[in-house]
Amino acid sequence: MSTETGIGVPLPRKEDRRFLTGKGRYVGDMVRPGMTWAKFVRSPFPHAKILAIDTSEALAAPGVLAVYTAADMEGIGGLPCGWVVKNKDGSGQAEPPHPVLATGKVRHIGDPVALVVAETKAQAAAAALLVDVDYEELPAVVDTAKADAPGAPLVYDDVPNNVCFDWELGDKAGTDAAFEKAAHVTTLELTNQRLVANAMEPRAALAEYDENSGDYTLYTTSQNPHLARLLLGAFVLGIPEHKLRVVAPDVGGGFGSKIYLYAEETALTWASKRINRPIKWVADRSEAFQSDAQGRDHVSTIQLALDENNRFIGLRVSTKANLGAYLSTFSCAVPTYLYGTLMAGCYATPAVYVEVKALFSHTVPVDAYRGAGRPEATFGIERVVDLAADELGVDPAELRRQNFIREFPYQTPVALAYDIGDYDATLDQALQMADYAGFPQRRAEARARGKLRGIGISTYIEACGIAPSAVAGALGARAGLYDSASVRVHPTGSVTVYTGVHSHGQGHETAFAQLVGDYLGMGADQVEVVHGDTKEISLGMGTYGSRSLAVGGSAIVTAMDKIIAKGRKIAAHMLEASESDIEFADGKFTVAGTDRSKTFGEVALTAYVPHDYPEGLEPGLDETAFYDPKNFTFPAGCHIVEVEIDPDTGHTKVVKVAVSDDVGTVINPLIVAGQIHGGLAQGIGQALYEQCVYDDDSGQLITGSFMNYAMPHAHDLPMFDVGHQVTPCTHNPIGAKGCGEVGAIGVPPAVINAIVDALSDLGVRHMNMPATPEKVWRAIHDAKGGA
Ligand code: MCN
Repeated sequence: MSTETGIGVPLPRKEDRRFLTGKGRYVGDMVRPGMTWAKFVRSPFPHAKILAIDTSEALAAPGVLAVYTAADMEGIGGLPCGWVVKNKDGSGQAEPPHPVLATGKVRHIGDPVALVVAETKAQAAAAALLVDVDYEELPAVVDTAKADAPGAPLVYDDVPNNVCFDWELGDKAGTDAAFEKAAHVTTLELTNQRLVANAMEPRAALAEYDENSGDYTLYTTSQNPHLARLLLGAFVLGIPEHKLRVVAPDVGGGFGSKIYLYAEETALTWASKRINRPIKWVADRSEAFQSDAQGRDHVSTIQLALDENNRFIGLRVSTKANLGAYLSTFSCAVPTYLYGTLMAGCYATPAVYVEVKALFSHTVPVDAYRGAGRPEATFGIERVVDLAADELGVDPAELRRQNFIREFPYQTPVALAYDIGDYDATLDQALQMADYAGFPQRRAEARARGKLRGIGISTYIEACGIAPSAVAGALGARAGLYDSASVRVHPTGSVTVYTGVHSHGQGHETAFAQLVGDYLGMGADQVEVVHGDTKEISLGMGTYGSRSLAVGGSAIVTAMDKIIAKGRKIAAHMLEASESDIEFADGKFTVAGTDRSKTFGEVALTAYVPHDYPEGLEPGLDETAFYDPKNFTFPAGCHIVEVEIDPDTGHTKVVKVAVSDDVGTVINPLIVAGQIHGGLAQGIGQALYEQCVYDDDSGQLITGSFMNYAMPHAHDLPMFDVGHQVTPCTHNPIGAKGCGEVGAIGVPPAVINAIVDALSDLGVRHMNMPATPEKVWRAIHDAKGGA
């Protein structure tokens, strides 16, 4: 093992050099010979009939090459949904078509209606304004709580009450029985507001067609290039996979919003053959607000039943989830298998029942956004537990501790089986880091200054790396959830690794190089990591659900095991020893109990110069592996937030964030800390600032830009205090769990718990996110009798 760059070393990210010096290779930077530009004409209405589209003026505009509408795309399949679920009665969910360009009707603000292709970006934009769409406006519904109300405008005429599915999980009768014998029941109604992912780089695509070979190439800002190829080729455009190359080069963040197959890249790929020239599209920020899949948007009632000793005996959850106007690729998985299954939290509640009604509305489609279902679940559980502690007059830390799961593996009542964890360890560490014991003094000191201080705890659990494929398939996934890796050892012993996961800010090029270097006994600088190109990598399932290390990394380890096994054969031959006597450690193949050894490099060279070589063994040292995990991994931890509220303005200042996370074995602590910091910033953003708002009457998108969608800034946040505990994952070869989402999942309820704690003397019992100054001020004002 290389101690300077191996597992556990906080190595600075090698990719940062190009990112920080403006040398990244983004789709937006690419220029192809003969390249043209695309602009989409989008619906200004949330719901309208398309009576006619007149493209003649646009077609006559300078530089315009083509204007396409749905009529031109007849016969082209709609965008498929990658996960479908069953209703309570076992019937299938509604699965209305998702046309590439709006057909007959528009169903949300920003729904693409026409595609204009011109010589320059400016010409395309100018011509798009000349496309004359005759709309007949129709009433719209945007509010989750109202989408299934009798008489609500329908998104699809054949989907009654806008109900896409009505799903359940858990034991209803057993949970009802638990509630009947409960000594105390806490009930909470809450929302998980809609969010916009807002990756730094807006989506972009560049498609080209080669008429000589019949090959298509799509450069796109995807977290998941192989899935894009599969869906685009096999399900929408009918292009065989070997004729379609999808490249996701450097991508400036995604946070979930770039997992999916979108209309824009589909339309561009299709049109590139029609005009026989490359076409490029780069979304501007307001376009992203109208066309990137959005996140969250749940309305829930959560009930916790406790016995006379404050033990949790039942949890009942009823949720309405807004799916928006169309089914985005993984939309149906988010409020079901990534939400309901997490509802046990880290508590040994014996009976849990979850029902979710998923509703269509005239809004931008909703899909996974950092955490995807798990922040919604965590907010529900961690709020209701805090409220119960308040109602019962017990310490919220102790109520949690009293109900923790302590025996593993633990089968929850909602399908998941946790393999390992130590929730006491993370709670203890976070309490100590936050100086929980000293809080009453700080509260008194703040009060003397006229400020309201509160402290809030969240002991979250999440599930990363959805698995195994067979189970996911049985639950509705239309794809496998394994991943692949090829480890190519070069004749001089350096290594190129091809991974099926995609890095768009997570630092895989560094962390995976550390992992490989550590296993093979070389420096991380001897290892190059390649990702994001379907032509180079055999197959991959991309990056989401914090799966890359646990699943993609495990595929790399599996391929390295094959390399080492073959290396052992070669070394045995070279050392004239029996294969079973060869040990591999620290980059050397050694005859056990002797000092006779061959280095990894010597073995690699022999594999490629096989003059004196084991009989019957293939030359070369290049192995591919597919890894299908046996289970999810279950990161967990405790996040504690301290806030100070100015009662005159309602402004909440986050004064301290102390977190203790268990993400299993850590490859690169610097990257993990960065991932946790980023997640915390987004989680605090959800708790205090961010909200995507549609006007209830007009259905218009009110928060259509950064002018009115508040993102957290660095100066809004304190320095984060990040601690770790490690219980290695029991079923993957690295022992790693995911870390990419823990911040966004764990922290929002800690912030709200802290705010409610600060205001509890005034009788405030709950506050929905975001806790804006206005909302906090009103709560204080109302509590004082509105005087
Ligand atoms: N890692 C580690 N040790 C561990 C766990 C992870 O060293 N025990 C390292 C990994 O090697 C990897 C990084 O931490 O370099 C994150 O790994 P992992 O938790 O496996 O998550 P993924 O790489 O699969 O990233 C996905 C996750 C998700 S789901 C969202 S959303 C998200 C996130 O990562 N989006 C991001 N972090 C993001 N960071 C940036 N900059 N941009 C985004 O869009």
